[in-house]
Amino acid sequence: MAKGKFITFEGGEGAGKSTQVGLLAAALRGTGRRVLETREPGGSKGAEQIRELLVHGEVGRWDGTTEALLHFAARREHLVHTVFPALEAGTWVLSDRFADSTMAYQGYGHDLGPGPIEALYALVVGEFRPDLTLILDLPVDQGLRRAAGRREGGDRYERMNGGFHERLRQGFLEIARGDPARCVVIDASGGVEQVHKAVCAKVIRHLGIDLP
Ligand code: Z5A
Repeated sequence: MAKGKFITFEGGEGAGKSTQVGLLAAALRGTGRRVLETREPGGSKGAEQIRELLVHGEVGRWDGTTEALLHFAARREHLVHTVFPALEAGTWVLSDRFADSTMAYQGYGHDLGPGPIEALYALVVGEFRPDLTLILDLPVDQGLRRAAGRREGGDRYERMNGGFHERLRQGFLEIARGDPARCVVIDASGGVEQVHKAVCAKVIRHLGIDLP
């Protein structure tokens, strides 16, 4: 059986990743493919437990290094128990965030720099890479407004200051520039349908498949 494809969605707060994961999953299912929607941190029992430690509590609860370690521990659980078995079974896996988020949030946002994140990636993930990464880009203010509209008070990350969010936006753009074969940047400032059309166009072009 052909292996499934692994597509990751990345971007800052409120960029519309969850919305677009759902729409692309529906479009792919419309072509008869089996699709799994998942997320990071989370996506398996152990990883969801680690997620609770990461998204709740005081902003300064963890330093950047501890945060990176927790995200990679959750990622290992997610890969071993959810992502790898699904891909082996021929299922397409769409993940709301993956390792580029650690590079952007902990590497750029918390200033750990790329070296430690790349070293952890090599240890925990090895050679495995997403087939395609869609980076949803929009101005920080617009994303935070969207996220605030959805959740009262915001989680730990939404409460970090504007400079942090701008650093991680630039971090995602830098990641895309450094790996153009895997990453595409999508202007996420338009309406839901407009962004969905842009997502489908990139999936068709990069993975060579038809979509409705
Ligand atoms: N994190 C990290 O630091 N390091 C890591 O390695 C990983 C993660 C993997 C997880 O939180 C946090 O962990 C995350 C980064 C950090 N920071 N935060 N917060 P999360 O998964 O709960 O949150 P999130 O990833 O930022 O997602 P989000 O806030 O849920 O946003 P989203 O998925 O990008 O957007 P959405 O839920 O699809 O849409 C947000 C709202 O906007 C909603 O009301 C939609 O109806 C609306 N929306 C969506 N699209 C549009 C358009 N196009 N126009 C207008 N309105 C829209």
